[in-house]
Amino acid sequence: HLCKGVNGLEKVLLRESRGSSAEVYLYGGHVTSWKNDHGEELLFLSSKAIFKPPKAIRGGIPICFPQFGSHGTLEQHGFARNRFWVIDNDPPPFPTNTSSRAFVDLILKPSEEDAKIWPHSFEFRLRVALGPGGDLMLTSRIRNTNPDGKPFSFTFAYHTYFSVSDISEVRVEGLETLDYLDNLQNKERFTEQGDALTFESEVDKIYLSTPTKIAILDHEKKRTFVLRKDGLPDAVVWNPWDKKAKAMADLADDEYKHMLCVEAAAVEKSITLKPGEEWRGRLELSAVPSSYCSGQ
Ligand code: TA6
Repeated sequence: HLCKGVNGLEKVLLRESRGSSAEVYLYGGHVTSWKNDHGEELLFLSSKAIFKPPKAIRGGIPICFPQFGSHGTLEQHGFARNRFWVIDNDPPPFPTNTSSRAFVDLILKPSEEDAKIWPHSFEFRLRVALGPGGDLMLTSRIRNTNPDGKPFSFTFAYHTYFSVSDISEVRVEGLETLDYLDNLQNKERFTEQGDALTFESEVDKIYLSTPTKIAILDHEKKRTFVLRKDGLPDAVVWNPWDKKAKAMADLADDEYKHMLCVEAAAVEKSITLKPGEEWRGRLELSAVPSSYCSGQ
């Protein structure tokens, strides 16, 4: 149901029968909380997040559209996360019937102002749902509604911040041996080495043509996040580490230790839609107990 969140910004609370829950702010269509049925918060939200437009909320799952990154005319990561979405009470039917009962449909359409910076018409429908086992499912459907027959291209990411006990005891599996663009080295292309990713310094890499499934193992919590994606070939891995964290007003200095961004994305190749065409990008997150011990 709809209620007032931080600074009076409206948010929707989702609760699933076994007790898992999620929160989505209409501002940004931004998921800021996903809790398991023990009430444990699974997403990272900065203690200094600024809930004040036009600043994007630091943490949770920012939606990067119509651009991932900071090239070109648009601001960093586009503008979908900086706009007010509205609840869509009558969405077109979802082919894949989400078995969950706990879901909300939001919609974003561009304003006149938006059309000045990105001259296209679109309908962006976002469904946020809690699955029966407490999984969090996000489905984005983006349709080109240009009246002038013009196609448009975009890049996209679910910029997900996972809550982790200690970044230096986290491993990521599923990205080994893949090529990536290193944002810290002029987006040059490299190949990842052969075993799970571990973290001991700033990382900002765009992995290309990644598998559907990526696992994030938290040693201390004995918990594995499983990220499943569809329509999103790339995966961005980011942690600002200490220096960059200090320079961010909306992140406490030591909070980088308790977050890791693994972002289902379409970055290397932009997505092009002709008028009337619709793209769908799905993300499914689950958190399962894991017997991972470091060095495994
Ligand atoms: O997640 C990758 C990235 O592009 C990083 O380069 C960093 O800028 C991060 O996004 C956060 O961007 P934001 O605009 O949310 O501060």
